[in-house]
Amino acid sequence: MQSVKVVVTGPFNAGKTTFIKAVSEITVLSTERQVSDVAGEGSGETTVAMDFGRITISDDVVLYLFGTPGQERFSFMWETLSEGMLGFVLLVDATDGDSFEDAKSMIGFFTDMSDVPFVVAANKVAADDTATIASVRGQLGLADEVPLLPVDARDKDSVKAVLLGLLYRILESMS
Ligand SMILES: Nc1nc2c(ncn2[C@@H]2O[C@H](COP(=O)(O)OP(=O)(O)OP(=O)(O)O)[C@@H](O)[C@H]2O)c(=O)[nH]1
Ligand SMILES: [Mg+2]
Repeated sequence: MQSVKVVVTGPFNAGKTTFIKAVSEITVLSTERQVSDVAGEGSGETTVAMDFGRITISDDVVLYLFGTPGQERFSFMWETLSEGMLGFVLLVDATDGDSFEDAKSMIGFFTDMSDVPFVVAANKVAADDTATIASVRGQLGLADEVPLLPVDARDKDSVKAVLLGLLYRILESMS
């Protein structure tokens, strides 16, 4: 049995917690707090430490999913969570152009931590909206070899497709 540690990161409100909850076969351990309690403004919930979930891919591969906080104020967790990861997903809200700078610096942070494969998943965009997806690639300045996959973080099959895309890159990098 091979255990694969995968980090799910990305800017505030991208959909990371939703992504892990959609696919996990165990009840996700989450650390969410009301945004108003930690930021003094806004509404809804935000991750303050981590999300933890698990998905069995086959008889011999299990992915352990570690979701990060999106807010920079909790970035002390990013380094801890990245320890021992074999790859990461950078999730971005394709409709939130203001978050792209944060997304870029998070890609830099996690690739500096560890030279592992990653994929970018564009959330909250229709899978056939190629113009928006191409624009996200351009604005994030992604190298051609980095996969950019549309995702619906609420949909298990869609999330699973992203994780399989990452796993493929991880296995490729090991061979
Ligand atoms: N329309 C749409 N909304 C989504 C989708 N995924 C997440 N959301 C919504 O986006 C908001 C943020 O989702 P979260 O999963 O909490 O985002 P997060 O990245 O964990 O946020 P932080 O922990 O604060 O960084 C919630 O209101 C979700 O319901 C999606 O695929 N489509
Ligand atoms: Mg969250």
